[in-house]
Amino acid sequence: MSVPIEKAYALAKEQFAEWGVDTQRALDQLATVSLSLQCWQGDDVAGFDHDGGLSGGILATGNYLGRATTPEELRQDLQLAYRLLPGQHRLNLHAMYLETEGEKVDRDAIEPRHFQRWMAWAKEHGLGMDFNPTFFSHPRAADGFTLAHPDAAVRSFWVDHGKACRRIGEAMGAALGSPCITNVWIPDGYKDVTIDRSAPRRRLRQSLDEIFSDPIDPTLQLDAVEAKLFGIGSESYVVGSHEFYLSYAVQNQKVLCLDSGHFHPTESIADKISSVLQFVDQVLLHISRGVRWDSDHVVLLSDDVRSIAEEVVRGGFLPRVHVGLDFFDASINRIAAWVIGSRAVLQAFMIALLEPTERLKKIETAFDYTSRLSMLEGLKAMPYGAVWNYYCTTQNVPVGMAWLDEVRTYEKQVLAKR
Ligand code: RNT
Ligand code: ZN
Repeated sequence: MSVPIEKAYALAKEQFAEWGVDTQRALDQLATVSLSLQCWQGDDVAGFDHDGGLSGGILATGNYLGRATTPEELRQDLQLAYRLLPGQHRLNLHAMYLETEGEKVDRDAIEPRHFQRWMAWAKEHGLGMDFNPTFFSHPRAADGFTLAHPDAAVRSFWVDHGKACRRIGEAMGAALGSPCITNVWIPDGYKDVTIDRSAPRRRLRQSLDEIFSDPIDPTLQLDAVEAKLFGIGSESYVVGSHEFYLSYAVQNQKVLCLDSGHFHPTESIADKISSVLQFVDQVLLHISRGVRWDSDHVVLLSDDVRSIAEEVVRGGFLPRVHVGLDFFDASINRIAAWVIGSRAVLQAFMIALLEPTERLKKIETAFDYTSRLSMLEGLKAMPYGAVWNYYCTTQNVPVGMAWLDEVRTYEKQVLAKR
């Protein structure tokens, strides 16, 4: 380890000790924070099972060189991203990233074998996997409705897709020895003034009940449901709203997925965590960054992300909260996007873990708000960078901006030739 990094860390360690914080303990906990990296950042949510564009009211903008166009390219790109991140992480895969050896397999007929290569690759790299049925970018989703479609035949197609995906999740969990979270998000909704807000929700509830009716061992696979406020083309009404899925998850004990871009722009998911965890066992986060709307910009070390990490750590919720990322930016190097977003989230968790939380809680319970505010501001001047650089070094990943050099080299040698 370089002398300046070691020296800076030793000084930082002393400074944190003065606050009663054990930096090593914080870093040991940080090493257990596993991020589920969204495969779809690598190819602008294109997938491999269709030629048409992206539908479902989400949008990747930009045309940076080097988009992954095959599963091999996507794995190669992901591999570089993982190599630049401290810690052991996960892969979040969508159903449309299947591999069928040229055979046409529709979404209702997909099987674990179509994801065999992904599983083998994940195993080789020590990655857990999470999974998502793809209820968009498909002719049967062209009406903007899937599980809540008024036509029973369309609903049944998508119910079969959901069921198939849970079996695939189960296989992933078994193959990798870590439960796979299969997360249901559907785009269903209306662009404009809506007359019947109830019937589609009744249909969605029935479809979900059907999908989840096959019992699956929760040590292999867990079901999650993801709500949304609006999408492009579903500005006025989204069937799977927050109230809908919160109620569904509580009643059926499902994992609740909270996406930070899926609420009113000033509404933060941070404050929701300690509320919903009183009533559901586990939460899945989709950490994202909306700019003026649910734009899925690359996540940064913002106050918003910091408060999410603080809430998880302060509540002692690390074992019950799964941290997924959900952004897709095609205007910058896509691997850099993964690295920037992941490092930001890990830094947010590190800062939260370096907080003298017990001390602050005591002060709060004693109604000493003056000390609470003073200490929180005082902590902002602590040497987090020194601890972060030390952590990266101990985890054998590049320190400071050195990771970008590796991405640039890869861009020249690999991406520019695609
Ligand atoms: C869409 C949801 C959903 C998707 C992915 C691709 O608004 O956030 O999670 O981003 O399934
Ligand atoms: Zn999401």
